[in-house]
Amino acid sequence: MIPQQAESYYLKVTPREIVVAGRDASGTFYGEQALEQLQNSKLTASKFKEVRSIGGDGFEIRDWPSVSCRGVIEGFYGNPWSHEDRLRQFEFYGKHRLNIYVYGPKDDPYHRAHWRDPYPEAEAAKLKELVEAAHRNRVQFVWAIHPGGDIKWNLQDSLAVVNKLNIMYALGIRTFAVFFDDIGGEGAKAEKQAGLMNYLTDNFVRKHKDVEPLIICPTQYNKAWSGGSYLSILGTEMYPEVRIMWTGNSVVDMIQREDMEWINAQIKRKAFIWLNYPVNDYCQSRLLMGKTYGNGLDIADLVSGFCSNPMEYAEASKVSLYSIADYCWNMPAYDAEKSWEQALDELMPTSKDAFRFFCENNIDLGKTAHGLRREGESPEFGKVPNEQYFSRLVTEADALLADSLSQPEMLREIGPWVEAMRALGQRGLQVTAMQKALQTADSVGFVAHYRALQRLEEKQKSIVSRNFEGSVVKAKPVVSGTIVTPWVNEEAVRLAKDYRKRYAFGLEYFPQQAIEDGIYYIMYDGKYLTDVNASPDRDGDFPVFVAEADTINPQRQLWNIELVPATGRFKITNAQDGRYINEIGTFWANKNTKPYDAEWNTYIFTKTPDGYTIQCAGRASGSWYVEDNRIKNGKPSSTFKIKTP
Ligand code: LOG
Repeated sequence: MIPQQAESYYLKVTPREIVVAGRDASGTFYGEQALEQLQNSKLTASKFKEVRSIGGDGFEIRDWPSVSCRGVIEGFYGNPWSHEDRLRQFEFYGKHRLNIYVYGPKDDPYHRAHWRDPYPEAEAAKLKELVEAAHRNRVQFVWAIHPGGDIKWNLQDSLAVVNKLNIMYALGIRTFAVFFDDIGGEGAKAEKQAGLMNYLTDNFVRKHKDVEPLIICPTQYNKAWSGGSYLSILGTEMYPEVRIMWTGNSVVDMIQREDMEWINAQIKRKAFIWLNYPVNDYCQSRLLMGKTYGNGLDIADLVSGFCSNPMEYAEASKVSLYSIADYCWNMPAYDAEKSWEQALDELMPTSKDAFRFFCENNIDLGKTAHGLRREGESPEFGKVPNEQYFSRLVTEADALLADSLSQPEMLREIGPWVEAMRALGQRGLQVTAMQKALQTADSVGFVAHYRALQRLEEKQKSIVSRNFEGSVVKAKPVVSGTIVTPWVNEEAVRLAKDYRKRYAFGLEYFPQQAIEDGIYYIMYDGKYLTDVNASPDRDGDFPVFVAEADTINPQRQLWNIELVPATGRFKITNAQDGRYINEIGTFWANKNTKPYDAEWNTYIFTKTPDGYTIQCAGRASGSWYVEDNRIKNGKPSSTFKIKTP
């Protein structure tokens, strides 16, 4: 009757009787939860492994989890969650059948920077309370230590780790992890790490009857960063019961079956997934409120655990964590779309439409070093009239702000983004009005809307999300950063440019463009920057400064300098062959074969008393200077003269 698997339960409901039977205490807990939630009609059939109707109006459920260790790893940089955040999380996990929480916030000093030191008394007391709350909700509380930054591979430091783990044991913690991520040098050595894990297993874990096997986050925790013998050393030298965390093919990645097969073969055990989603510590301006999709539905038998690293916004993270819970409980039946809808229903029941619209506008991460993108942001934009869309950004933001009392924790976190959504809508409306004014040749109206837009931009600059005096800079909330925000910004610049070509009224209100769009000589020390090879598809060569004006092929010394509305910066192309210069003064992009790049091929011109400095917008620091008659990037910058022919 009751399934064999751990944490499973049997539930029977008929008009005459209700039976809840768990395989173990957790099973009974989940069975009771299921019953309660069924009564509130919160659960649908897809949440269960097996549902069978009996008789006319009775049914039977047999249910068990797909993944045995499923939960959350508080493992991000930035503000650690608050005590209240965590208490609320554990309740949520219990309800949604997540059973593990790994404590490892990078900026808790007693986790990482001062790992040897015990927590001050007050903080220890709070942790103890947390551990109890977790256990009440059937959540295993794992405490992680991050010693790799400065550990000495000697007995003294091994004992320091054991000592700290014993202190944490006294607070009720029974499962421990050791993290070696994001370090280099001595601490990163595989054989030393494996040695410590074995030492801790012998001298701590096995000394207690009730401590679970250790978990390690290795230094090579994703395939892109793996190499040499590191992983196989862990695989062969570390006790097989030590679980090894893994983020996938890269730091931020969704997990597929073949990825699991690869890593499991390396480490000779099933990897424990550390999913870096919806964490946003590397894209702090965005909230990740979209669907949780992309993980294979066939990996349950290849993982020893599956944990999500969330955002420092605990409540907002629940949109994704809800789906992580669905995914881990009933993996084959997981439906990202349906799960997302249900999450929204549960998390913001009183303003579901507004919240849904808000989430739809906070999906993608933009371009980041880790490369993950999320599809489907602002799906209605462009399908309904823009004006209508912008109005809706404003009204739904207002609706959410007005409902702040019903979900205060959520609203406190997403508040800055809600404000930013409102401001985006208002800016969009001004831009729409500018379009109309230009169409009807209403220069006075145009300038009025343009000035209103400028005031809104100023106001938006003051919207800041949670600040943090640690490893993460403060965030400027961006809403629909991939779809609507760029549209509004680009359209505003484009319209202003268009207006300035046609009208003189009100020009004093427009920002001075550092340089007017046009065709120019770029001169240094009386010499002309010259495209000596002029050949459209070539790359790797570079223009040089030539003393003489070219009278036969003047185009080679002429450069198109043009403001790019999308970036507010200038692109520079050669008038003869249309090639772009990159940040180190070399030709790279061109019209036909290598596309222009908004970062590497645009420049900031800054006016100085005797000319301009030119700085590449790409990641390189410094700006253009001249050496050996060519352009290089660095310091100090050279001053160029920009002259009309
Ligand atoms: C960190 C993690 C951080 C995440 C995303 C791991 C194992 N470590 O690149 O603390 O939240 O990426 O920025 C990490 O993922 N390092």
